[in-house]
Amino acid sequence: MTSNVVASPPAPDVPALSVDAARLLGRIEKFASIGRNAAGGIEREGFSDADREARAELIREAEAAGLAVGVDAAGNILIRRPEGTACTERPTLLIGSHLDTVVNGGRLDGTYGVLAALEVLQTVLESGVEPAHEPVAVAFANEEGARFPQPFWGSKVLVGRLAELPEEPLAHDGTPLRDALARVGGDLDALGTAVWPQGSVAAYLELHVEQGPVLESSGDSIGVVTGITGRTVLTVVVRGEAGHAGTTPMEMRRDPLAAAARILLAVEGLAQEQQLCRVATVGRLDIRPNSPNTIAEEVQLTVDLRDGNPVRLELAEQAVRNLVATVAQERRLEIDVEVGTRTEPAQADRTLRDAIADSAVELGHRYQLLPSGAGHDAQIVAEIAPMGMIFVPSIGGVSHVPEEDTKSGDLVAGADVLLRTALRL
Ligand code: HGY
Ligand code: MN
Ligand code: MN
Repeated sequence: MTSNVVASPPAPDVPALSVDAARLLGRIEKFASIGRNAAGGIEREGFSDADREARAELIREAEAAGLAVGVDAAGNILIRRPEGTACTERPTLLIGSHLDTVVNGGRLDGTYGVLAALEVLQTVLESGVEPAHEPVAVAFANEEGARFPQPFWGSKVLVGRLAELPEEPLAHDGTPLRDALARVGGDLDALGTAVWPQGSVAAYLELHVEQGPVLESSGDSIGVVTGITGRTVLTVVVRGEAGHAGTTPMEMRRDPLAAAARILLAVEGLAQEQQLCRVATVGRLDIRPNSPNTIAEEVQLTVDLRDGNPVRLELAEQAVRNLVATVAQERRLEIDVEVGTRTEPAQADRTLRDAIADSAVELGHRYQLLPSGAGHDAQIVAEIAPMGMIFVPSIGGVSHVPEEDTKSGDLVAGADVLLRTALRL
């Protein structure tokens, strides 16, 4: 549904505050230089040095704004109004997103929502307005899982989903998370202290770039998210037998890379021909020893399955397992399937959706309701609190690439809608 709106005066009890556009855009530019590579892509994989640099900058900005900052055992950064101003008796409104990126990613995915959350807290603090909910901003750790393949790490800890996290999480290259987490102020042995119980958060809001083409093609500047896709990420480990590319006869080979190619194309087919799930992607391939004239010994490939229906996701995962078992038998290989994450689809809360739409109308922005094909921390937080998400258009509908971009006017509009929504709850 698209609204054709004309700005209306704020509801009587919603203060007509606006964000400081120059400050918000200036911060977005500053963060876009942290972890930027030669191609203009952002490389701030969770718990990397560049991620640590961005986290430190966020803490500096928040403290300079007079806000109180803490880092929990999972490495989530939490920003509050200072003692004496914050009202802990009031229900908490959590507002946030993530600072970490994919490899060679964009400057807005996650970062925009974190900086907008900071802007909301700073604007509320400066205005002296007393909101009905106590706003707390959060930068969730390792949402993407780009280096340490435990996506939604920080939000899963916050909602208490500790049992499904590995005891000793490792990066793709085998580096243990323990030290990298400690370097950002976290503590792998104290994750329980970072858990927020059911009912401790009155609502969660996340502002994010759409990462798709819908808003741009419709001309609407605000997306009111109806729900977030479910997602299953698997790592398939194919173990074969290394050998000389020139002297090993074809019939004697147990080549894991040829097997991985067969699996890769079959995974694409699950979504394309068979339409078992909405999309299916193999985005990463790790080959050992990865030498042109050596038959590979071991290949790891990641499988990313998405669908709004959890039953279809389960069927698609089972189809991957069946496919892997067939290939293992045919090619006399040992193939394991490890679960990286299984994330349920989540519906946005109706009251929050309406508050976002009302804020867009109040500010004179056209909006539409739409689902999210991307995953977000909001779908994890939805387990302990009602969640609402706001999208702004992505130029060209692209994301997870250096070209990811959004018009400045839309970035400011989204932040204003976030602010007004926070004030009207
Ligand atoms: O992969 C996703 O959907 C999100 O960008 N983490
Ligand atoms: Mn992303
Ligand atoms: Mn994101």
